[in-house]
Amino acid sequence: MRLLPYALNHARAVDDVMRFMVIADIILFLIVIVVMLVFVFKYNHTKHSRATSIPGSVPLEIIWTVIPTVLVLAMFYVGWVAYLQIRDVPKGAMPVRVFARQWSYSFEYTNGKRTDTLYVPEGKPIDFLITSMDVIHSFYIPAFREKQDALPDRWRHMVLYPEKLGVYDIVCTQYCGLDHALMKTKMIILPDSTFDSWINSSSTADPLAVSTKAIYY
Ligand SMILES: [Cu+2]
Repeated sequence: MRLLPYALNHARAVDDVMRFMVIADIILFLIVIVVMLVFVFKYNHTKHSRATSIPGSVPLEIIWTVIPTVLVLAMFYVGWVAYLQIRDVPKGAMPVRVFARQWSYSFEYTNGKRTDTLYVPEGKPIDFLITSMDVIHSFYIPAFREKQDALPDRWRHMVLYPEKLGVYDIVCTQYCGLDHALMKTKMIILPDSTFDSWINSSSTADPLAVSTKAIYY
């Protein structure tokens, strides 16, 4: 069961957490409904016209405290493990600065080169350092299931593993004013060699336009 097309391993981890939550919720929902129906029929007023006073039950109270606690901790653990994967910056990650503003993004690479479209090499972890030039935005790449708020005067990290060549949408998911809906751009995952020659050239032209092969379009 795949929720949406995904482009990297973090997306798989996020989807696994989602799947775990949904399956656990369905099981809990069915248990609650079945028990409720059994009680409705078993304790119908025609059979039990007088209510019974039950002063309390320590074993029952322990059971219904321990089981939900274990379930909630299990959900937290599964989510936490996936979250750490997204948060930990691996050695050798390529830093890219992300500037969000009303209503566009721009990206700055280590050598100072700036673009409006994000270009990254295939197979190398990317360490995004994200900030905002004005109000709060939220940098989101749906195919990667990853999102990070862009806050004025602060830098936030987000790690991505671009595994698959391709063109992916980047959007803003924090309502940030009139043209919020138009605040979007593309992330293009290039073969390593194409990226290297583009980043080391003085040209800011689309690297795909100068590439010998039409890879995506
Ligand atoms: Cu925005």
